[in-house]
Amino acid sequence: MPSELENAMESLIKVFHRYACKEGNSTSLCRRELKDLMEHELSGFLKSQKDPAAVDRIMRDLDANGDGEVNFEEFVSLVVGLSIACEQCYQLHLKKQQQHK
Ligand SMILES: [Ca+2]
Ligand SMILES: [Ca+2]
Repeated sequence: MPSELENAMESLIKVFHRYACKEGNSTSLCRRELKDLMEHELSGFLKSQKDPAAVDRIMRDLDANGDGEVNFEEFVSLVVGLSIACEQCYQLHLKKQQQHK
């Protein structure tokens, strides 16, 4: 049976491909696919990003090789960035819990 972490990695790959195969190149996300993915899979994290230009900005930031699409490697850097931000919140949360004891 795969471990929790292995499952998480598999989910990451599956989610990416579920959106990437919708149109155009099936191994990368175009702007619309990225927007769809963020709206459905990252809605909790990106709720504050109501700004319609946010997708463009994120797309530009992620597109390291400048081909106008987000491949898996570029997508992973978004997930890593968000995970780091979440982990920092988690640390603060833990600290607060300890202070309340
Ligand atoms: Ca695609
Ligand atoms: Ca790219």
